[in-house]
Amino acid sequence: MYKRLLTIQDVSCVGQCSATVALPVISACGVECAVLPSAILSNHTGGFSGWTFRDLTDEMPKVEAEWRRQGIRFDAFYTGYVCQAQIAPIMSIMESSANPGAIRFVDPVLGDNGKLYAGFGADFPAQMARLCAGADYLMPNLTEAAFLLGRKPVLSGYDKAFVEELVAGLHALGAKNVVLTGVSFDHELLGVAVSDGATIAYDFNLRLARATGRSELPFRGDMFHGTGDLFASAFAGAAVRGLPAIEAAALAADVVCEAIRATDDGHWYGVAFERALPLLVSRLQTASRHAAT
Ligand code: PXL
Repeated sequence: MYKRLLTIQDVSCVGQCSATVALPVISACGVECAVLPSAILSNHTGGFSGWTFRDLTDEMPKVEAEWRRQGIRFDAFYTGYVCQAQIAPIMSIMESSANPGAIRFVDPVLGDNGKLYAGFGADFPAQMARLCAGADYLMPNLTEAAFLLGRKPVLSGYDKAFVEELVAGLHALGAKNVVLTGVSFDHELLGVAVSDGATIAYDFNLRLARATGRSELPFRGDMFHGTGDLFASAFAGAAVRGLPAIEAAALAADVVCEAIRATDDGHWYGVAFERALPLLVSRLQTASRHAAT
Protein backbone atom coordinates (compact mmCIF):
# COMPACT_ATOMS: atom_id res chain seq x y z
CA MET A 1 0.00 0.00 0.00
CA TYR A 2 1.19 3.48 -0.92
CA LYS A 3 1.64 5.45 2.30
CA ARG A 4 1.88 9.19 3.00
CA LEU A 5 4.21 10.51 5.68
CA LEU A 6 4.34 14.11 6.93
CA THR A 7 7.71 15.34 8.10
CA ILE A 8 7.86 18.41 10.33
CA GLN A 9 11.30 20.02 10.53
CA ASP A 10 13.25 22.97 9.19
CA VAL A 11 14.35 23.73 5.69
CA SER A 12 18.02 24.60 5.89
CA CYS A 13 18.50 25.88 2.36
CA VAL A 14 22.11 24.70 2.29
CA GLY A 15 23.64 22.06 4.50
CA GLN A 16 22.30 18.58 3.66
CA CYS A 17 20.21 18.19 6.78
CA SER A 18 16.61 18.04 7.94
CA ALA A 19 14.00 18.45 5.17
CA THR A 20 16.50 18.43 2.29
CA VAL A 21 17.53 14.95 3.45
CA ALA A 22 14.10 13.65 4.54
CA LEU A 23 12.36 14.41 1.25
CA PRO A 24 14.72 12.53 -1.09
CA VAL A 25 15.42 9.69 1.35
CA ILE A 26 11.78 8.96 2.21
CA SER A 27 10.82 9.31 -1.46
CA ALA A 28 13.54 6.80 -2.34
CA CYS A 29 11.86 4.42 0.10
CA GLY A 30 8.73 4.56 -2.07
CA VAL A 31 6.79 6.54 0.52
CA GLU A 32 5.10 9.86 -0.27
CA CYS A 33 6.75 12.59 1.79
CA ALA A 34 4.79 15.73 2.61
CA VAL A 35 6.59 18.49 4.49
CA LEU A 36 5.57 21.10 7.04
CA PRO A 37 8.62 23.38 7.45
CA SER A 38 9.16 24.49 11.05
CA ALA A 39 11.55 27.26 9.99
CA ILE A 40 13.65 28.35 7.07
CA LEU A 41 17.37 28.96 7.55
CA SER A 42 20.00 30.05 5.07
CA ASN A 43 22.07 27.04 6.25
CA HIS A 44 22.26 24.84 9.35
CA THR A 45 23.72 26.07 12.61
CA GLY A 46 26.54 23.54 12.93
CA GLY A 47 29.78 25.14 11.84
CA PHE A 48 28.78 27.92 9.45
CA SER A 49 29.84 31.41 10.55
CA GLY A 50 26.21 32.59 10.76
CA TRP A 51 22.70 31.94 9.51
CA THR A 52 19.35 33.58 8.85
CA PHE A 53 16.31 32.13 10.61
CA ARG A 54 12.61 32.59 9.92
CA ASP A 55 10.34 30.89 12.40
CA LEU A 56 7.19 29.42 10.82
CA THR A 57 5.26 28.60 14.02
CA ASP A 58 2.44 31.00 13.04
CA GLU A 59 1.76 28.99 9.89
CA MET A 60 1.14 25.75 11.77
CA PRO A 61 -2.43 26.36 13.03
CA LYS A 62 -3.39 27.83 9.64
CA VAL A 63 -2.08 24.79 7.79
CA GLU A 64 -3.81 22.50 10.28
CA ALA A 65 -7.15 24.28 9.79
CA GLU A 66 -6.85 23.98 6.01
CA TRP A 67 -6.00 20.27 6.21
CA ARG A 68 -8.97 19.75 8.52
CA ARG A 69 -11.24 21.54 6.06
CA GLN A 70 -10.04 19.36 3.20
CA GLY A 71 -9.78 16.14 5.19
CA ILE A 72 -6.07 15.74 4.39
CA ARG A 73 -4.60 12.92 6.50
CA PHE A 74 -1.32 11.07 6.95
CA ASP A 75 -0.27 7.48 7.64
CA ALA A 76 2.87 8.55 9.49
CA PHE A 77 4.53 11.59 11.05
CA TYR A 78 8.23 12.25 11.45
CA THR A 79 9.32 15.24 13.52
CA GLY A 80 12.86 16.60 13.64
CA TYR A 81 14.34 20.04 14.32
CA VAL A 82 11.57 22.16 15.87
CA CYS A 83 11.44 24.84 18.57
CA GLN A 84 9.72 25.11 21.93
CA ALA A 85 6.66 27.05 20.75
CA GLN A 86 5.97 24.39 18.13
CA ILE A 87 5.52 21.40 20.43
CA ALA A 88 1.82 22.09 21.16
CA PRO A 89 0.80 22.92 17.54
CA ILE A 90 2.64 19.83 16.28
CA MET A 91 0.89 17.59 18.81
CA SER A 92 -2.41 19.04 17.67
CA ILE A 93 -1.63 18.40 13.98
CA MET A 94 -0.63 14.81 14.76
CA GLU A 95 -4.04 14.33 16.40
CA SER A 96 -6.20 16.05 13.82
CA SER A 97 -4.59 14.80 10.62
CA ALA A 98 -3.85 11.16 11.48
CA ASN A 99 -5.25 8.24 9.58
CA PRO A 100 -6.20 5.36 11.89
CA GLY A 101 -3.04 3.58 13.06
CA ALA A 102 -0.75 6.43 11.97
CA ILE A 103 2.84 5.91 13.16
CA ARG A 104 4.73 8.69 14.98
CA PHE A 105 8.49 8.90 14.53
CA VAL A 106 10.17 11.47 16.76
CA ASP A 107 13.79 12.49 16.29
CA PRO A 108 14.29 14.69 19.36
CA VAL A 109 16.82 17.01 17.68
CA LEU A 110 18.57 18.73 20.58
CA GLY A 111 22.31 18.35 20.16
CA ASP A 112 25.29 16.09 19.65
CA ASN A 113 28.70 15.38 21.13
CA GLY A 114 27.51 16.24 24.63
CA LYS A 115 26.22 19.71 23.74
CA LEU A 116 22.92 21.34 22.82
CA TYR A 117 22.80 22.84 19.32
CA ALA A 118 23.24 26.61 19.03
CA GLY A 119 20.03 28.45 19.87
CA PHE A 120 18.51 25.80 22.16
CA GLY A 121 18.15 26.77 25.83
CA ALA A 122 18.67 24.48 28.81
CA ASP A 123 14.89 24.28 29.34
CA PHE A 124 14.18 23.00 25.82
CA PRO A 125 14.82 19.27 26.43
CA ALA A 126 11.98 19.12 28.97
CA GLN A 127 9.63 20.57 26.35
CA MET A 128 10.86 18.14 23.72
CA ALA A 129 10.17 15.32 26.19
CA ARG A 130 6.44 16.12 25.81
CA LEU A 131 6.65 15.30 22.11
CA CYS A 132 8.59 12.12 22.89
CA ALA A 133 5.79 10.88 25.14
CA GLY A 134 3.62 10.15 22.10
CA ALA A 135 6.33 8.57 19.97
CA ASP A 136 5.86 5.14 18.45
CA TYR A 137 9.56 5.31 17.56
CA LEU A 138 11.87 7.68 19.45
CA MET A 139 15.26 8.10 17.75
CA PRO A 140 17.71 10.04 19.94
CA ASN A 141 21.48 9.97 19.89
CA LEU A 142 23.28 9.44 23.21
CA THR A 143 23.55 13.18 23.87
CA GLU A 144 19.84 13.74 23.27
CA ALA A 145 18.86 10.74 25.39
CA ALA A 146 20.81 12.18 28.31
CA PHE A 147 19.33 15.68 27.93
CA LEU A 148 15.79 14.28 27.69
CA LEU A 149 16.34 12.49 30.99
CA GLY A 150 17.93 15.50 32.68
CA ARG A 151 21.30 13.74 32.87
CA LYS A 152 24.81 14.74 31.95
CA PRO A 153 25.78 13.23 28.58
CA VAL A 154 28.30 10.36 28.79
CA LEU A 155 29.87 9.62 25.43
CA SER A 156 32.42 6.91 26.14
CA GLY A 157 33.48 4.38 28.72
CA TYR A 158 29.95 3.14 29.40
CA ASP A 159 28.57 -0.39 29.37
CA LYS A 160 25.40 -2.20 28.38
CA ALA A 161 23.79 -1.59 31.75
CA PHE A 162 24.21 2.16 31.27
CA VAL A 163 22.65 2.04 27.78
CA GLU A 164 19.79 -0.08 29.03
CA GLU A 165 19.10 2.34 31.87
CA LEU A 166 18.90 5.22 29.37
CA VAL A 167 16.58 3.21 27.16
CA ALA A 168 14.34 2.35 30.14
CA GLY A 169 14.21 6.05 31.04
CA LEU A 170 13.10 6.92 27.51
CA HIS A 171 10.34 4.31 27.65
CA ALA A 172 9.27 5.80 30.97
CA LEU A 173 8.81 9.15 29.17
CA GLY A 174 6.16 7.37 27.10
CA ALA A 175 8.00 6.23 23.95
CA LYS A 176 6.78 2.82 22.71
CA ASN A 177 9.97 1.89 20.83
CA VAL A 178 13.40 3.41 21.35
CA VAL A 179 16.09 3.51 18.67
CA LEU A 180 19.22 4.87 20.32
CA THR A 181 22.03 5.87 17.94
CA GLY A 182 25.74 6.40 18.47
CA VAL A 183 26.20 3.41 20.77
CA SER A 184 29.76 2.09 20.97
CA PHE A 185 31.26 -0.20 23.57
CA ASP A 186 34.69 -0.64 22.04
CA HIS A 187 35.55 2.52 20.05
CA GLU A 188 35.67 0.55 16.82
CA LEU A 189 32.12 -0.40 16.10
CA LEU A 190 29.37 2.13 16.25
CA GLY A 191 25.79 1.06 16.26
CA VAL A 192 22.25 1.35 17.46
CA ALA A 193 20.20 -0.13 20.26
CA VAL A 194 16.60 -0.94 19.38
CA SER A 195 14.10 -1.61 22.15
CA ASP A 196 10.39 -2.37 22.14
CA GLY A 197 10.20 -2.10 25.91
CA ALA A 198 10.56 -5.85 26.42
CA THR A 199 13.77 -6.69 24.55
CA ILE A 200 16.78 -4.76 23.31
CA ALA A 201 18.65 -5.67 20.13
CA TYR A 202 21.90 -4.15 18.92
CA ASP A 203 23.28 -3.65 15.44
CA PHE A 204 26.86 -2.59 14.91
CA ASN A 205 26.96 -2.20 11.11
CA LEU A 206 28.84 -5.44 10.68
CA ARG A 207 26.97 -6.45 7.59
CA LEU A 208 28.07 -3.57 5.39
CA ALA A 209 31.63 -3.86 6.59
CA ARG A 210 31.69 -7.54 5.62
CA ALA A 211 29.91 -7.00 2.34
CA THR A 212 32.34 -4.37 1.16
CA GLY A 213 35.45 -5.75 2.79
CA ARG A 214 36.03 -2.33 4.31
CA SER A 215 35.69 -2.37 8.02
CA GLU A 216 36.70 1.16 8.89
CA LEU A 217 35.23 4.51 8.15
CA PRO A 218 37.57 7.24 6.99
CA PHE A 219 38.34 9.52 9.90
CA ARG A 220 37.61 13.14 9.08
CA GLY A 221 37.16 14.83 12.40
CA ASP A 222 34.86 13.71 15.14
CA MET A 223 31.54 14.69 13.64
CA PHE A 224 29.51 14.24 10.49
CA HIS A 225 26.71 16.78 10.12
CA GLY A 226 23.28 15.55 9.12
CA THR A 227 23.91 11.88 9.82
CA GLY A 228 21.20 11.84 12.51
CA ASP A 229 18.71 13.21 9.98
CA LEU A 230 19.83 10.68 7.39
CA PHE A 231 19.47 7.82 9.87
CA ALA A 232 16.03 8.96 11.05
CA SER A 233 14.75 9.48 7.50
CA ALA A 234 15.93 6.10 6.27
CA PHE A 235 14.62 4.41 9.42
CA ALA A 236 11.20 6.04 9.10
CA GLY A 237 10.93 5.28 5.37
CA ALA A 238 11.96 1.66 5.86
CA ALA A 239 9.67 1.16 8.85
CA VAL A 240 6.70 2.65 6.98
CA ARG A 241 7.51 0.16 4.20
CA GLY A 242 7.00 -2.55 6.82
CA LEU A 243 10.53 -3.51 7.85
CA PRO A 244 10.80 -4.67 11.48
CA ALA A 245 12.52 -2.02 13.64
CA ILE A 246 15.86 -3.80 13.98
CA GLU A 247 16.07 -4.33 10.21
CA ALA A 248 15.08 -0.73 9.50
CA ALA A 249 17.73 0.45 11.99
CA ALA A 250 20.43 -1.79 10.49
CA LEU A 251 19.58 -0.57 7.00
CA ALA A 252 19.56 3.08 8.08
CA ALA A 253 22.92 2.66 9.85
CA ASP A 254 24.41 1.07 6.74
CA VAL A 255 23.13 3.93 4.60
CA VAL A 256 24.81 6.40 6.98
CA CYS A 257 28.13 4.51 6.73
CA GLU A 258 27.90 4.40 2.96
CA ALA A 259 27.19 8.15 2.82
CA ILE A 260 30.17 8.90 5.06
CA ARG A 261 32.43 6.74 2.90
CA ALA A 262 31.16 8.49 -0.23
CA THR A 263 31.85 11.97 1.15
CA ASP A 264 34.80 13.76 -0.38
CA ASP A 265 37.53 15.10 1.88
CA GLY A 266 36.89 18.72 2.72
CA HIS A 267 33.11 18.46 2.32
CA TRP A 268 32.51 19.38 5.95
CA TYR A 269 28.92 20.53 6.35
CA GLY A 270 27.07 17.34 5.44
CA VAL A 271 27.44 13.86 4.00
CA ALA A 272 27.03 12.78 0.37
CA PHE A 273 23.85 10.85 1.12
CA GLU A 274 22.83 11.13 -2.55
CA ARG A 275 25.50 8.55 -3.34
CA ALA A 276 24.00 6.15 -0.76
CA LEU A 277 20.49 6.23 -2.23
CA PRO A 278 21.16 3.29 -4.62
CA LEU A 279 22.11 1.14 -1.61
CA LEU A 280 18.93 2.18 0.21
CA VAL A 281 16.72 1.40 -2.77
CA SER A 282 18.32 -1.95 -3.57
CA ARG A 283 18.27 -3.12 0.04
CA LEU A 284 14.59 -2.19 0.34
CA GLN A 285 13.80 -4.07 -2.87
CA THR A 286 15.53 -7.17 -1.52
CA ALA A 287 13.69 -6.83 1.78
CA SER A 288 10.31 -6.54 0.10
CA ARG A 289 11.05 -9.49 -2.22
CA HIS A 290 11.81 -11.56 0.87
CA ALA A 291 8.68 -10.32 2.59
CA ALA A 292 6.62 -11.31 -0.47
CA THR A 293 7.90 -14.90 -0.58
O1 PXL B 1 20.98 18.02 11.73
C1 PXL B 1 20.29 18.60 12.77
C2 PXL B 1 19.98 20.03 12.45
C3 PXL B 1 18.81 20.35 11.82
N1 PXL B 1 18.46 21.61 11.51
C4 PXL B 1 19.30 22.62 11.81
C5 PXL B 1 20.50 22.38 12.46
C6 PXL B 1 20.86 21.05 12.79
C7 PXL B 1 22.13 20.77 13.46
O2 PXL B 1 22.98 21.57 13.65
O3 PXL B 1 21.31 23.40 12.74
C8 PXL B 1 18.90 24.02 11.46
